[in-house]
Amino acid sequence: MAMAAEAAPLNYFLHSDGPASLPTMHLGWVFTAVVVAVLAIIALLLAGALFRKRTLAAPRTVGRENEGMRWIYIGTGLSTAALFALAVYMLITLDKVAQPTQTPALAVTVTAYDWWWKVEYDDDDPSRRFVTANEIHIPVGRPVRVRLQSADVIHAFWAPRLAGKTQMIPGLQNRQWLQADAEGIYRGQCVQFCGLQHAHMGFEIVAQSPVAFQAWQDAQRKAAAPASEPDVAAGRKFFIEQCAGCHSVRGTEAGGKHAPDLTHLNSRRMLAAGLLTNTAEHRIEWITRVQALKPGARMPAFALTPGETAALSAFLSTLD
Ligand code: HEC
Ligand SMILES: [Cu+2]
Repeated sequence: MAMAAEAAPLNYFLHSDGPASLPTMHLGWVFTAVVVAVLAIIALLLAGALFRKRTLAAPRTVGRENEGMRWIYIGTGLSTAALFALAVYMLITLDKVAQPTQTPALAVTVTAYDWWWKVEYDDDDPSRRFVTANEIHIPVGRPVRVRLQSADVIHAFWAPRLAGKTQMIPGLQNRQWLQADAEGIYRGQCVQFCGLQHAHMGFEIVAQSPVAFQAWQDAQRKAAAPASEPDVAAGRKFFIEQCAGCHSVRGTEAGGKHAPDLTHLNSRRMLAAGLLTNTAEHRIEWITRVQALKPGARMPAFALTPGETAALSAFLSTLD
């Protein structure tokens, strides 16, 4: 796995990991260099003007004013040319990142909710479509088309090392593409303030070899395994009664559409849009202390008896 998920995973100014973000990174460098150069030139001219010795009451000669005007023409001309060159460079960059050079390997539809991400893998064959949440797997080295929409307020999708950001606006579908040059985990984040838990609305993009990506897709398409042990069956019953209004687990009666699909919950590295690592302890902690961990989250906290905790844990642990 690449180190993208480690130190400063959102640092896009010094790192790019794909062709959709490389041209904009270079654009940022060039703009910064020009801005610093302009600042330095102005500072030098200002210092020159401040420290220049004045000759007091020099007799005015005809023609001196015109010499001053000449410098104004030169300055305006140079800055106009520089700004024009930057504008052209920016348009070329925009054109470069607008479309991938290869045909996209697949299309993914991401829907933003307060404060998590629904991820749908499209397919011409409806039986091969599947839904997951907060973790987007892609094949390495291939462009992936991302369709972006919102279920509530305006959000913005941004995986800074892979592509620029795009807004997700209710009633509208925006599009972008991204591509990862190396296998690894790439952090993403909502970057349009969307309410209380905006900061805890992260996601991960996992770039995999074609074989691993295919295996992941095949596993995601499967329904949950039937309950084999009594504990699992009890947990499943509790889940259908208490959680199914919001959550889906394919292969059970739980068909809620407005919360993360939990069919393959344990295939995900993180819980609740990047808030906690996905461990058995954290899953129970999340369910019992939601409102303390992520105040305002659209899920109520549950007071579980020890028996319910054991049953629910057993059921959740089967969701691989
Ligand atoms: C009122 C709707 C609702 C109910 C009822 C509900 N949840 Fe949730 N659940 C949500 C929402 C919304 C989220 C996403 C919260 C966020 O990340 O901001 C969530 C997140 C989760 C997650 C994290 C999923 C992930 O991929 O990160 C788990 C696990 C979970 N719920 C389990 C349960 C269990 C178990 C129950 C029943 C005891 C339950 N939920 C009941 C709405 C609900
Ligand atoms: Cu947000």
